[in-house]
Amino acid sequence: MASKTKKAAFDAKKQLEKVEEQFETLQILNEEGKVVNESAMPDLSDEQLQELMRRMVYTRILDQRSISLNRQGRLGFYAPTAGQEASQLASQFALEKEDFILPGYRDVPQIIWHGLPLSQAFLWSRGHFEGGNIPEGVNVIAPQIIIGAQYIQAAGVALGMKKRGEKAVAITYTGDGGASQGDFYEGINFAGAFQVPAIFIVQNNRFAISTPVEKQSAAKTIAQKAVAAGIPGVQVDGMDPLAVYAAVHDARERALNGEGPTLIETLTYRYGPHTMAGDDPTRYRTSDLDNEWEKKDPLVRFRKFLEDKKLWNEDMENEIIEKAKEDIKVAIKKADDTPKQKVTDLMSIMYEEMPYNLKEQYEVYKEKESK
Ligand SMILES: Cc1ncc(C[n+]2csc(CCOP(=O)(O)OP(=O)(O)O)c2C)c(N)n1
Ligand SMILES: [Mg+2]
Repeated sequence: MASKTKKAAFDAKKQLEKVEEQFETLQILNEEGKVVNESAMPDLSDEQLQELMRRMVYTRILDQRSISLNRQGRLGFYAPTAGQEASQLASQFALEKEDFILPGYRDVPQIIWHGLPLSQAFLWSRGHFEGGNIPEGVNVIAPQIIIGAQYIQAAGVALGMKKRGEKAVAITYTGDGGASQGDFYEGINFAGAFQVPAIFIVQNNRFAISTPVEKQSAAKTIAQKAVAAGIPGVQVDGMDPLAVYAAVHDARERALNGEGPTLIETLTYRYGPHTMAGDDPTRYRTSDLDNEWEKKDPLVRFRKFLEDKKLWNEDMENEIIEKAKEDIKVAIKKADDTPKQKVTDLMSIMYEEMPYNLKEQYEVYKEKESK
């Protein structure tokens, strides 16, 4: 018979609290652009700091132009990126060319800065197979639409790197929603079990389409999910490029030293809609929340930081804005000039050896297309 005064077998509340208190947010640059954590400051030259700012400004313009190109019907699928520049670009900036990126659908900027030509990113958006025809030496795959699937692939790519003794890491990205998928857990668990050189990023932009992160999980942080996989995890201010860079840089060093994978949660926000397919953020987000996050803007704080150091000015900003606009013009023209894809293209690139029933269809389409 159960006694009324039975002592709990373990202190459940304390257990959880002990885990949670280890996951404080890493911040180096606060909202005013002041360094608040000197000891964690990454070792970046003035030129590197300026380059990171250039990339963030360029990518903000690319986002604005992509949204209008989409509205004009000149792009297909597009998931807006404004707000997430620090999380996306500072993490890619901590990589080397030999590292391999496995992106999700919102992570097009990282693969562009890793070497994918802009015209191909536009073709990918249009569903053209040339968009996924990654040039030799550019270590990325096309963005994954299946949420979380890239986490498994990253674990596998990293295992391959380890077995071949390569000095490189595999890095992958998902969102706060993605961190509820089975693939997420399987990926980090496998990577931990095999101690592979992988970096798992969760860009927590607080919403999975319209589902708020508070409803996504009982876990107080996503970073703490690393504990169950036996790997280190860290939560960083994802609006702070220096904190994101430092976390990824350190994770990469550990991975190359044979110390296995890391899970990094970046606290960020997307200013725009989920995608351009028609969701209306005003139906699931308040303007108060939008305003709160816009005050944390990564470009604003990094600009202040650089201006204080006399490393940035209006002319530099305008120069990179003009370059972005020009590059986009050239790239969209290149995408427009790419021959339209044909049904026979899709069939022939899919198979090395085409099955006989498709060969018949292939002939039918070839005939049609020749007219
Ligand atoms: C396996 C799978 N389930 C559902 C979807 C549909 N879907 C597309 S995006 C999305 C929300 C993802 O949110 P999050 O992981 O937070 O990433 P974010 O879009 O915020 O960057 C869902 C449910 C999908 N693409 N794949
Ligand atoms: Mg999200």
